[in-house]
Amino acid sequence: MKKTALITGATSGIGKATAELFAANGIQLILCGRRQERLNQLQTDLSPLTKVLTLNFDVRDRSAIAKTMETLPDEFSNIDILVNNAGNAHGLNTIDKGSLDDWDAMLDINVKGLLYISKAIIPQMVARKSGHIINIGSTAGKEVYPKGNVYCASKHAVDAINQGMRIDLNAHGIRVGAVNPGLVETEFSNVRFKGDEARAQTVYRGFQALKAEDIADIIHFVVTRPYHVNIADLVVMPTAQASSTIINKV
Ligand code: NDP
Ligand code: 8X3
Repeated sequence: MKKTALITGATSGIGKATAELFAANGIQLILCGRRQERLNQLQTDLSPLTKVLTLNFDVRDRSAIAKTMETLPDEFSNIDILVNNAGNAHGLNTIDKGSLDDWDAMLDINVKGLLYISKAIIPQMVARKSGHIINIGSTAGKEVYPKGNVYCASKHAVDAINQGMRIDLNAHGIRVGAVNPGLVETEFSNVRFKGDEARAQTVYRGFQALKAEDIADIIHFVVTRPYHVNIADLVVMPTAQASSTIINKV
């Protein structure tokens, strides 16, 4: 039987590349995001390959999430794979200069949003004693870098939640693991720098950054292992990157 995956943040970057690769491999898709035009485009592009349902909500909106998940069409109601991917950095400032709005956004989206979605889907996985949750963390969840403070805190929280989920869902036979990328060239830095394209591009200049497709490939590898194999925690960087601050730029 075909598997069904729900991917948050499917309108761009890692989530979109994962949706495309899953579709090419016949996985049914529930694709989430806020930009309706992009959801429509994904529906058009991927429907010839697999069944696609698009859902528009903000992961901060817990009541919208709960309502949407309670009213899924029958053919999408059994979710086998949850990819908790929606998230971003907002701002890059020393802690004394950080914006409260940026801090709220990162903690509300990257941490609480991931929890709200998980809370809506875990009960059906527990009932079926089967399921796979992939949490997209970051190298920023493994180490802290200058001016990364609250984004790093949000990804350290994802790291802790990933471990907590794995421990608490162990008795139910559910697979839980994190994929933690280093620098991936997506819309991530455009969002971090609030649309300043030129500044965003400098982040990936002088070395070969990871592509969204590289991470999608890894996520697909993770979900296609035999059921007794759980990739619990995976860190992946560009070859040119050794840590958050050590990057071999030419
Ligand atoms: P993108 O900016 O390209 O994609 C982010 C996705 O998240 C978009 O689809 C966006 O959709 C969605 N999203 C953001 N905020 C919300 C929200 N409030 N509600 C619903 N959806 C939301 O970035 P990436 O693909 O790079 O990022 C994906 C994940 O990977 C994030 O968790 C990020 O932290 C992580 N990551 C990224 C790295 C990188 O270097 N790029 C490295 C390590 C981890 P929409 O705007 O339509 O809602
Ligand atoms: C994204 C990687 O180093 O830009 O999580 O924070 S980094």
